[in-house]
Amino acid sequence: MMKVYEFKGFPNPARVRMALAEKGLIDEVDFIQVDLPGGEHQTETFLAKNPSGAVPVLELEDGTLISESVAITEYLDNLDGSPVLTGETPKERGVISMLQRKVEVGFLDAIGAYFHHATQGLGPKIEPYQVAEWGEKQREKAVITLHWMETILKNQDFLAGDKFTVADVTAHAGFLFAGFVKLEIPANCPNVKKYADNLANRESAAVAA
Ligand SMILES: N[C@@H](CCC(=O)N[C@@H](CS)C(=O)NCC(=O)O)C(=O)O
Repeated sequence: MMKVYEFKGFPNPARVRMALAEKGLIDEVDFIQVDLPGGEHQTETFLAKNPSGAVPVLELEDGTLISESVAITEYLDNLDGSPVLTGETPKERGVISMLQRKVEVGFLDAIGAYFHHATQGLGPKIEPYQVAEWGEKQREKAVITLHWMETILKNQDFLAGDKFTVADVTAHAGFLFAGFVKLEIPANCPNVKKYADNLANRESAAVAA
């Protein structure tokens, strides 16, 4: 069986859970919890699985290790030869990849940087290096990205068009993280609010939470 190293409830592992659920693969993996607050992700044993010291990590039956949520999602999406999250045609793949990356850098990772730098993050043992001012800037960046998303979502249900994709998986993880750090969707972004609610109501979101 495939293994997924994760810390249930955290935003990046939630991306892989959501992708697994969308693909009907949730029962095909063993989930192994890595104690992030306890620093288990910084032990030699775990660093051998992912030198970045982060979850999620997918381990295949042959021992191949795949980290980075999007890379894991691409693998899972293509396993059955019918990708539904990462695009089928070159054009779809290009557009989805672009939107995913913009939401990842501008929203999910920006909130992550705010959390790790401008709040207590995972605690002083895990966060010896913090630059609060940069963290605050990243929070501003996340809000700017929400306004950009509002312009896209005025005309369509999902970031890449009328179909749910990996860009929306990343956005959902961003909304989970936003809730955790109490970053609210601005009142003048009603389409983003509706979109976030739609994502939260998907069956796969319940598995990801
Ligand atoms: N770019 C990575 C990010 C992974 C990541 O940052 N995971 C967090 C949990 S949500 C983590 O393991 N953090 C450990 C730490 O920051 O010390 C991905 O796409 O999977």
